[in-house]
Amino acid sequence: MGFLNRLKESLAKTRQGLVEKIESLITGRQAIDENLYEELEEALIAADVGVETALELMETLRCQVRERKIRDPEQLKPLLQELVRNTLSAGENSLNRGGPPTVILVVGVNGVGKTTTIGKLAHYYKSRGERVLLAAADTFRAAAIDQLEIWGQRVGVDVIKHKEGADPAAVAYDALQAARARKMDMLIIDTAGRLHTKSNLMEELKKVRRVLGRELPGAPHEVLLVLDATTGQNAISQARLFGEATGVTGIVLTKLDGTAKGGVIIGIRQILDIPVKFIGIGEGVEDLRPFNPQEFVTALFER
Ligand SMILES: Nc1nc2c(ncn2[C@@H]2O[C@H](COP(=O)(O)OP(=O)(O)OP(=O)(O)O)[C@@H](O)[C@H]2O)c(=O)[nH]1
Ligand SMILES: [Mg+2]
Repeated sequence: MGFLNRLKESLAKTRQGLVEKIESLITGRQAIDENLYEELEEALIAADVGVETALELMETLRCQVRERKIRDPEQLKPLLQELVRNTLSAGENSLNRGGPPTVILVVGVNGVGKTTTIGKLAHYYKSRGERVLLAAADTFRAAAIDQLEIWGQRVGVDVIKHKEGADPAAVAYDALQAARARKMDMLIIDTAGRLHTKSNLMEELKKVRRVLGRELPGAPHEVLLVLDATTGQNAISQARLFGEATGVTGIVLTKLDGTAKGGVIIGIRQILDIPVKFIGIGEGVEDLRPFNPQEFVTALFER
């Protein structure tokens, strides 16, 4: 099955909660009135789009209805689809490149899918002919290092590691040296969602950033924050926390498969002004793709 069909399948519950709900509100209506606007707004909020974003979308919708002199409620669906597409298309979705190597730091709270995403990213770029190296800078527990190594073996890329409990910045430093010596195109660095010590996670991540930037000006070229779509609006508070502290440049939204909370992607784009760069729709190597707003909106709105 192609990725678009897989994506459609993944978004089935979100479509039910959002698009089909909107359709059911519109069907049979004679006029676009205040009641309808309010029901649409509630539907957006219930679908995890977020209050702020739902209000903004509705405001734009009202303006467009007035400007384009739309009378028929049936025309609201394509209009909403267009507004969602515009929201998701704002900003640059492609990966920032630099180096070589392009250095990608992957951050996020525990369990959101960082390590899995790194395995999938390594596979994606390797299968496009790039030389990829991984770094196990999540030194919180030995199992985290093992998990990254298993991914490395699965996709056929090397992993630079230290012992459990080692300084993540030291792992990152060594990995960058190795990546340069081996003429790698890309270095992807795994990090912990929590720490052994009482020291602050954000401070640790800042230190990793500093070390990378000192060794290779411009690095990390990308700080990818991994967010779990199933956490809905919580994902937005996590993004705020990490965004300020670690200079996040892009979002990876994982676990879109099977959740009804996929609408959160609209809120993330609207509120945070950080582009979504990849989406994850499963646990397999092929289950990650660069985020394509057009494709996403098609998969969400069209059956
Ligand atoms: N269904 C689904 N599961 C996913 C996806 N991405 C990751 N997972 C699963 O989520 C779980 C946690 O993934 P990890 O990659 O270990 O998460 P992590 O952020 O590295 O976790 P810590 O290292 O503990 O901080 C695993 O069971 C993954 O298989 C996805 O896109 N879809
Ligand atoms: Mg991990």
